[in-house]
Amino acid sequence: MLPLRNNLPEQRRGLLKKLLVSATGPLRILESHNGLSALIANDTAISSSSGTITSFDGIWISGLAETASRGLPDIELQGLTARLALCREVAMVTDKPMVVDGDTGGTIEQLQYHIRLLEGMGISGLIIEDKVFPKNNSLDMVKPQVLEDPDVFARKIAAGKQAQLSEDFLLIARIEALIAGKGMPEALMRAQKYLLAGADAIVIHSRSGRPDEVLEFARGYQELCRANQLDVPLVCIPTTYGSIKEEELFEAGFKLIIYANFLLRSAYLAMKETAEAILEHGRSLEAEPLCCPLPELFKCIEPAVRAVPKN
Ligand code: SPV
Ligand code: MG
Repeated sequence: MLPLRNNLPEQRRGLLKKLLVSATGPLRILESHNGLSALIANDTAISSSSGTITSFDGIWISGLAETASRGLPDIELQGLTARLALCREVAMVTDKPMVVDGDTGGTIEQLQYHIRLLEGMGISGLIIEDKVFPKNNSLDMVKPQVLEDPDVFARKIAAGKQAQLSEDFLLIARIEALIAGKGMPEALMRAQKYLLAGADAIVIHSRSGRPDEVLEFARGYQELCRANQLDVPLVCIPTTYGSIKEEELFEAGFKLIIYANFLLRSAYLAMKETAEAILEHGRSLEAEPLCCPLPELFKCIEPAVRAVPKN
């Protein structure tokens, strides 16, 4: 039997918004770059000695992971068309909320079309970043990071919000001021504009090796929300400052944590080591410990259709 998702787009789309309201701890979503990695993000769970089950709350459709898995750079080469194909692939075999990387979002008209398409597929949210098309990956220390005019980007958010049909789709604004080295006042000024434009959540991105700057931003952001009488979730992508624990981020105000590229990078490393082991030994035996046993793989891709939960 095929591994099939367990819910209809209408049922899946609003899951993240509901979780953001009800969660009493940090929500975590994990990058996927194809159906198989999505099954891992959707289904991996561990249980503690006390019996508590821990799993991911959703799936991050990462632009970097999607393009890298095609052997391409993360520079908005293909637009959202290829990403939509990946969303379909992932949606087919999973049932947790999906959040999609929209890069710069393209033009206002492109963004509006994409929002409609994503809503229809049951995607929970789209993140767009305030850089000029075509953007470079934020963690690339060599390529330039060119910021969009904040008012132009705020208009894009407002237009995106106007396009959506459902109440439960989230358009999330990602601030790249710290990535571009423009400092905290610039980042907070942008947060204020994007909040007023109607963003459903704010991502503050950082490539610092320490969490200090996102924690400082979170303090300013809480004041901003208080001053504007808003309660809009804050999101982070702790790739370069991975030493900080989720609970600490939650206490600082981060409701959603994106683990952005870990499955792609771990797969790359294992694949490379496997290829090298075969070359080195002139046979496959030494590569076996680096590989998943076939029965485990079959089990992953051929489960029975999941039982449909009764609401
Ligand atoms: C991605 O996963 O594609 C992201 C996060 O946008 S980052 O690579 O850190 O920019
Ligand atoms: Mg990206």
